[in-house]
Amino acid sequence: MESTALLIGFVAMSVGSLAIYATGSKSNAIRHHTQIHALVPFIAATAYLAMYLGNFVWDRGDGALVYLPRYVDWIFTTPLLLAGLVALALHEHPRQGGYLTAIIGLDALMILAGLLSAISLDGTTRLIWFLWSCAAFAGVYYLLWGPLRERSANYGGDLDKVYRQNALQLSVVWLAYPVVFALGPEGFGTISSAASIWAILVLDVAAKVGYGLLVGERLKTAEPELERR
Ligand code: RET
Repeated sequence: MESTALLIGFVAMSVGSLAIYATGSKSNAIRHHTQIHALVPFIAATAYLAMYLGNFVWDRGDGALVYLPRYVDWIFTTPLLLAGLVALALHEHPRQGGYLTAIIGLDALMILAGLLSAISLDGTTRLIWFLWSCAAFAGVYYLLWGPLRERSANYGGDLDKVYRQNALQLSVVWLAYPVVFALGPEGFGTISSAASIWAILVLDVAAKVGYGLLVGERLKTAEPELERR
């Protein structure tokens, strides 16, 4: 059951990476977005392959398995996805305001605290790290919908529209991750390990492949605006 999902994850991410690269814009102004979005599922494919092969899959000590490659995947892919959004919000002038450092710092703390929660045997310790991870997550949302949203709106135009669409899609899909985590064996154990692996597979396909393909299409609409300058 679990191994089928992990193998499907490997194949879906590999194909997704190629599809994003093949269909994304090659225009000089936004090629870096295509490359970022193709790299994200490539990293995830590597993590799924490692999990399928059983590398760094550990018994926490009470029978629950912790899939370390998942967290390694997230620590690389989530900053890449956020970096794409920050570049968009700042309309490709990314040296403003230190937002990139702030959002990636919060995001990395969110993933690290999540990993600490997952490996903690004691229920209270697990809950504390879960809540700490959620606090960092809230900080990410704040930056996306507060200062970055404002910057993007000041620039206006097609890119601002694309920023808002991307930020909304990302915010909705990412919100499901802590929910699945909390329900699964790493959290309160309401759903089985297999169910949580399938659920995360669906989320990963949406957050990396679906998101990457849609962002690619949206960015093409803003191509003329970017090339004009
Ligand atoms: C964890 C632990 C519990 C609290 C929170 C979490 C958030 C995880 C998120 C993961 C997103 C992953 C993506 C991967 C694909 O590229 C770590 C589950 C808040 C938001 C988008």
